[in-house]
Amino acid sequence: MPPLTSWLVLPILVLLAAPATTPPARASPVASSFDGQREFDYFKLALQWPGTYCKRTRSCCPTNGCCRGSNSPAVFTIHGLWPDYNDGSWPSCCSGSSFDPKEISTLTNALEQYWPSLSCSKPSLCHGGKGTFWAHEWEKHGTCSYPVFRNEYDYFLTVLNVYFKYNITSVLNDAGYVPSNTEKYPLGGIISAIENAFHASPQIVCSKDSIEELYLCFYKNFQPRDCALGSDIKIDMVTSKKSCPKYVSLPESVSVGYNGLQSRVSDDVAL
Ligand code: U2P
Repeated sequence: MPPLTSWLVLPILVLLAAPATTPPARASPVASSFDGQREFDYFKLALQWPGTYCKRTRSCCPTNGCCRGSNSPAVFTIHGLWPDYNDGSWPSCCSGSSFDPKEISTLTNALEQYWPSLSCSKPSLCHGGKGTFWAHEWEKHGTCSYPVFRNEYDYFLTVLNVYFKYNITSVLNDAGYVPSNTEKYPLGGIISAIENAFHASPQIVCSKDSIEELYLCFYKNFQPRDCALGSDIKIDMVTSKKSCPKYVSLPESVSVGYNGLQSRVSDDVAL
C-alpha cells in the first residue's frame, strides 16, 4: 500500500486516538434522533476485490476505478461501512439529509484511491435520483449509524481509519494469498489467516470461484467481532461457505485503460 500522505496521517492518528463518537466541531449533525428507527447492532466493513469486479468492465468513465490502467487498485477497496442487525437484516436510508460533497472535500484524494466506484453506473439515492457511490453509501448506510456517527465527515474518516488499521490485503499477502490468475487458495486457509490476525471471523462473497467481497465485522466501538453470531443469524445470509467454493481465487487486477473503453456505451453492472 502506498504511504499515506502527510495531510491524511494527522487526522487519521487523531481519530484513532479519539473515540469514534466525537464529531469534528466544524461539521453539522445529520440527525439529532434516529427518526424512529431501531438502533443497529454492529458494523460491517464491506470490501471489494477489484480483480474480480473489474473483469466485468464494459465501459469506462473518469470516475470508474477499474479504468486507471496500471494505476487501477490492486488491493481490497472499500464498498461501505454498514450498520447491521444481528438477525441478518439492516436499516437503510435513515434520515432526510442528503450527501454533501463539501463536507468531505479534504478526504477526496484518499477516498478516490481507497473507496473508488468500480463502475460507471450511478447508484440510486434515498430520496430519488442517482448519485455518486459515496453519496449512495452515506445516504443508505451512513445515516443509519446514529448515534456512533452524526455527520458525513466523521463517517468517512472513520471508515478510512478502520480500513487502514485492519489491512486485509496485507494479512492475506503475508499468509501467501497473493493475487494470481492461476492459483486457487483454500477458503478455510483465507478465513483462518484473517481470524488469526484479528480474532474474528469474516464473511466472504464469491463470484463463481473468485472472491468478490470480504466483510469484516465490528462492535460499535470498532473492536472486531465475528460476522456471524450464534443463533441470531439467518445462516443463508451470512455464511461464507454458501457462496464460495472450497478453493477460491484472487484474480489479478485487469489493466483497463480509459482511452480503450471510453467510447463504449455505459452498460456495466449497476451497484
Ligand atoms: O448484498 C447485496 C447488497 O445488499 C446490501 N447489504 C448487504 C449486506 C449487508 O449486511 N448490508 C447491506 O446493506 C448492500 O447494498 P449496497 O450498499 O451495495 O447498496 C449490498 O451490496
